[in-house]
Amino acid sequence: MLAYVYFSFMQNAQHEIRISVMDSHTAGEPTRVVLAGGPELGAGSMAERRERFRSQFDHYRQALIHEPRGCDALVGALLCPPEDPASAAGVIFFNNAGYLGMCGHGAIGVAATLHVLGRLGPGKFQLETPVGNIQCQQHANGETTISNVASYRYRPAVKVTAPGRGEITGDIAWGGNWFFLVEDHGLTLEIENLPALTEFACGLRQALASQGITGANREEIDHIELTGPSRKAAARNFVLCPGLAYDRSPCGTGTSAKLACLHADGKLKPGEIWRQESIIGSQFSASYEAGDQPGYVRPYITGRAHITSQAEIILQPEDPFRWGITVPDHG
Ligand code: PYC
Repeated sequence: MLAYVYFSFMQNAQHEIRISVMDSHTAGEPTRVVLAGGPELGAGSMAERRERFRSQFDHYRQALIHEPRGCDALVGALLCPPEDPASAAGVIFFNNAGYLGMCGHGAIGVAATLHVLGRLGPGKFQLETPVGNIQCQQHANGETTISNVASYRYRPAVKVTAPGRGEITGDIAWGGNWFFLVEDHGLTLEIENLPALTEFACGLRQALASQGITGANREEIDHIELTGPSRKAAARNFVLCPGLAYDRSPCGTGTSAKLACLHADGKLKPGEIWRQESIIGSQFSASYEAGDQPGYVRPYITGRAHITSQAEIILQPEDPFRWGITVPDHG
């Protein structure tokens, strides 16, 4: 109770708050890296700090991501001191609906940001996330390769009854977040088809939840990935994110989940290049190494982020929307 009173008081404290951020986009998908002025999460693993962020400082997430200072597609990245001094930083990713495990496009955005700020030179470095450490390599041509957390297909050919569409079959896979990947969806993966893709994927996500279909440890499947052929790459996708925005990029964690499924089906060999195209036509280049356990892969995702702005987010005490415009549950 005392803690609640304290945090409510802090949230409404009548002073101006300034948060220093750098924004970028990776293959079209935006990332906002919090450089200073964000919540102080203290010590512990990134998973523990993410829980502290969620339970005590969620108003910061809302201020940074919701309108009028953010937008639904935006992913935030809070930089934290790492647990392991050998890591470049710890990072917690968040969006309009809550907190992510990992974020591939976001990690590439973090790498580009640290690079332009001169905090990192070219070469390899490690980032700590709530779901494990990832390795990054900044290339001379401006691209970044991330070696993501170990990824795997949890269950193949799972059937779910989708509203108005009957039985749909998809794979459940982990790529740092939980994905339901569907190939046989009958929809055209073109940007003009966005409303139909979004409606179908939203229905599918709700159907998974209501039919009790989850990832391992009963974790919610909060990303839907519809895949299909591409004229320019190995495949194209449409990814619905937890807050119902679509991923403008090919989705780093979604591409990792896809690599795990391709591996499980014997359709892609270790080291072979897989070019994944997004619904807006941007691409990631991907490959994998066999993981430490059978069925697991270590994905490599290469993409490029471009810096779009550096700013100070200002939260004035008298602003009624200082903590963002509250939107109903995205569930
Ligand atoms: O690139 O992993 C990703 C991602 C997840 C949600 C948005 N982008």
